[in-house]
Amino acid sequence: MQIGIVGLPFTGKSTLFQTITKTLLDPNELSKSEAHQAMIKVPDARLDKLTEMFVPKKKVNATIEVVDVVGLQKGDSGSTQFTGNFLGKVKTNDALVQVVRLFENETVPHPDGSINMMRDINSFETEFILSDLAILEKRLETIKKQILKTQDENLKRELPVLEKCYEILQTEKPLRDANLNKDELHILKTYQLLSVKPMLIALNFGESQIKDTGKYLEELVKNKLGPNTKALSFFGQIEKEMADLPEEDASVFMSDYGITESALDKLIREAYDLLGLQSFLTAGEDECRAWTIKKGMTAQEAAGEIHTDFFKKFIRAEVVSYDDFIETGSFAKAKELGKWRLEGKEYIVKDGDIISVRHS
Ligand SMILES: Nc1nc2c(ncn2[C@@H]2O[C@H](COP(=O)(O)OP(=O)(O)O)[C@@H](O)[C@H]2O)c(=O)[nH]1
Ligand SMILES: [Mg+2]
Repeated sequence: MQIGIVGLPFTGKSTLFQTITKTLLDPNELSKSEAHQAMIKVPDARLDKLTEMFVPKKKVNATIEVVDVVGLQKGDSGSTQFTGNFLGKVKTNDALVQVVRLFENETVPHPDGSINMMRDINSFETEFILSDLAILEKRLETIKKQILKTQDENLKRELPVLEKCYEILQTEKPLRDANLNKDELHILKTYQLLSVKPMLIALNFGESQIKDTGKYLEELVKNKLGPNTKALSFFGQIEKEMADLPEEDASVFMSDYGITESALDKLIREAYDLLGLQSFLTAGEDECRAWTIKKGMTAQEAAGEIHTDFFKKFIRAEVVSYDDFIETGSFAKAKELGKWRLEGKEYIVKDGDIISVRHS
């Protein structure tokens, strides 16, 4: 999974990137118009606990790739402009995190001269919509010609979907909130449109605003949030400073400030939710590991995530839920108490299942 951090200049994108990836970028690096990428380990208390119990040779967290997408510039016309560099990077992202600035900082000018949450979000959305409209407009022109020439059935199926999306965009609505079905989304995939990507709006607050975050989140929910948009608050400056501290000191500082959850934890929770993801676990003396899968995946599909061979040669999955495992304390005890199950390939994996795949 890949998540792109986007937003207007000076909103705190690179600050957030450095905080959640625990990297420190050279200021010279930061000013370059190149994207920065890093893998983050998905924190998972259940995996930590299993690691304590099994003391395995290896512990492997699930990972997410994060991209600090640079390349959005303020055009002379007063509107933002997406450069080719920006579009190239965003295209492949599974979800976008849009950082919106709420902190005041006189030494860092806001490109529009003032702090205004809804204005910034809407202007960014408009850019996404315009970019998608341009792509669809071109495509609609060629696809109609192609159909006349070839009478191709696939193209005939594609055309009404593209027309429908074009109309939605013309009403200034992003495609992510248009309740498109699976087939429609599949057709759109090739065009790598922007407004269809699930979006996480990350409001970046200053130190003095910690108590005000609820008010802004409420306003956002009222104005904006569709089914594939979510919002969270974070405190860029403070959290970046804490990222350098040992974990225990950091959590003491955080609670002193009244920050109950880190940007990283919030971001991952919301991104999983937005993308319909969950984790299952594998545990043993060699390795304890967390795996990310789509909700609704079967045991066989989950086994395929571990190894393609496991999909083909799947026989059964041994399953214990994490809670049952902790309660009983071992696989043997779980078995004895009837909490250990053998499931077939159609079994729908649940979040936190500890799984061992039996294969031929
Ligand atoms: N006061 C304050 N300054 C911040 C905060 N987040 C970022 N900044 C400052 O704003 C400037 C731009 O931040 P940066 O992360 O580089 O923004 P980007 O252009 O969106 O990548 C830097 O000088 C940061 O130190 C914040 O939460 N509070
Ligand atoms: Mg930056």
